Amino acid sequence: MKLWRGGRLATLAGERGWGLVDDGALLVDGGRLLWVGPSAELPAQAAGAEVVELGGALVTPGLVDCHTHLVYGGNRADEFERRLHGESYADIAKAGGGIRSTVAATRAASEAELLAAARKRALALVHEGVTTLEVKSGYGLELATEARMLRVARRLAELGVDVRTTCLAAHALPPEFSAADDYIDAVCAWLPQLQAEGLVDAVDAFCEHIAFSPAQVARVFDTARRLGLPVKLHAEQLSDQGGAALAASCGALSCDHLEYLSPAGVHAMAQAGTVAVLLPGAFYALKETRLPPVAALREAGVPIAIATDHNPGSSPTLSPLLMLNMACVLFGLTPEEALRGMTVNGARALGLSDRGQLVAGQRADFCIWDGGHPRELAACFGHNPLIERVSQGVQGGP
Ligand code: DI6
Ligand code: FE
Repeated sequence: MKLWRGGRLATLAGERGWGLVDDGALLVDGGRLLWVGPSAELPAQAAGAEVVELGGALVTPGLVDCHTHLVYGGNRADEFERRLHGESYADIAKAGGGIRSTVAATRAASEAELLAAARKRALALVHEGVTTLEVKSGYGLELATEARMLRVARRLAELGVDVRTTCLAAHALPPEFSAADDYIDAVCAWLPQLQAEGLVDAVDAFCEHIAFSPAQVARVFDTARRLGLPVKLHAEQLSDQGGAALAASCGALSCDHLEYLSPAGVHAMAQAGTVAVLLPGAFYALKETRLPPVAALREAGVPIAIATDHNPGSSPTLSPLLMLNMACVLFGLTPEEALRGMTVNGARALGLSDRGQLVAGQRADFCIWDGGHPRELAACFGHNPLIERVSQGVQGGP
């Protein structure tokens, strides 16, 4: 048993508020929080626990980055320059660049090469406090490379971060297919094979005019449902395709991006309890001007999550803390909404209810920060105040 005491806890307990506990303590046993509260009210069972003094430091739940494309070959800094000269993300994609250029580099990379590159990226996230990390496939677009990406993603758990893998084979049309419907047939045939290898926690797709139609996405989701796999969707990023309403009608865990989400989409997500994952890094990097409908999401009671969307094209960031700041400055979230978005609501977007708040019974995943108030995490940018990350009760992670 281990006891952390004398810290300022931002527990995020309940539906709103920081849940601040000044001079708070966390009692941990077996990787779980056994008790959380004021140091002065410690239960008798804390006697004999190994003690860590927090010295007044700030403690929050561990960060959950619920949307990343962390495993890939190459980089796309050339496209950054092209966009600076006026080409759009969609134009570059249509001209054979974009996702397809990363597909070529990923197919050419060995498993060891992919792992070495992904490890460095994951370490950057971990060093800013990430304790749960979602990683998508989607740069293979052929069975062997999709499987290789997902295997590499799973191996990132060696870094002491809990990894969830999502199959995003329906990300773009690979060059060897000319008809999107034929490719969707192939994706539906791969899903049971990838699942049988134990590589898939959820299924995602890109619903967009440069990717797949709602009808094609519906076929992928139908296969996922038959396999008992939860679904999520890249929806309404560049245009309103009605993808969010479709995903919500399938009980999706989350719809992600959502700049072009319609009122009908908001309503459908609220009805289904689907999480809205907002991705300020992609909004910023693509110089998007259309904002996600934050006020409508709030009013409808749709939970909002924030993630890095780390990928080599539209969001090459490795800073979850910067995303907290951007969620506030660009999208108008409050610092509390932003932190909830990268903790409890990020977990919810992955179907996980055992983390994201500092309350008894949850996983002992937390971050110790050099700071006095949790709003400081969102107010600063380009600065990392992390002192220590605890994953399942282990300092630095297991
Ligand atoms: N939307 C995104 O922002 C990422 N995927 C997607 O469907 C970007 C992927 C890329 O540009 O490589
Ligand atoms: Fe994405």
